[in-house]
Amino acid sequence: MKKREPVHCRVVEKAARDLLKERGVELEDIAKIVYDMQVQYNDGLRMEDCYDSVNKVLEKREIQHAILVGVELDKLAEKKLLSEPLQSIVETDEGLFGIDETIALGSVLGYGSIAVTTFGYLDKEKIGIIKELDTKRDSSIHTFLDDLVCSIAANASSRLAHRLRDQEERLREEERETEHIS
Ligand SMILES: [Ca+2]
Repeated sequence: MKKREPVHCRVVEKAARDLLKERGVELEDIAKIVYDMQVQYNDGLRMEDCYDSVNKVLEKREIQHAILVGVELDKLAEKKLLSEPLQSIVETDEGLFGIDETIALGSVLGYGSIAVTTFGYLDKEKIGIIKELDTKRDSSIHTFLDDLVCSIAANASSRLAHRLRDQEERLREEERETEHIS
């Protein structure tokens, strides 16, 4: 058998982005959550910084793969194509299931402790689009998607927090240098 070429990363990234859109999640929705989480630490924060950060997170393979797996399971559950008892568990978003969180949390770990705590907070408080996904009353199933959105928002928040710290430290260093010169 001929060895198959690995799937190009651009194909995976596009598929992940398309899936979010298809399932009703716009990047602006996630950026809004990031803004709400970070503005208290950074009054100069702009919506476009949050949007850019979300975009950067979606370039990461871990999150793309998590989206592909999670949303696929949501979609299969909607079509009633999973085997029992998994079908019922995913369909009812059973509280003790936890694999939806585990998959999403897996892609948070690379972003450090701020991402992990933010994920925990968002998973509990469910703000913005996360709440909308969680409370949808039609036949759509978003058991995995709500956690994936938590993960993207948490990672984007952590990126911003670290970048802010880097900027502050750079400024402080520059100040120290100018003091030294004058
Ligand atoms: Ca869930």
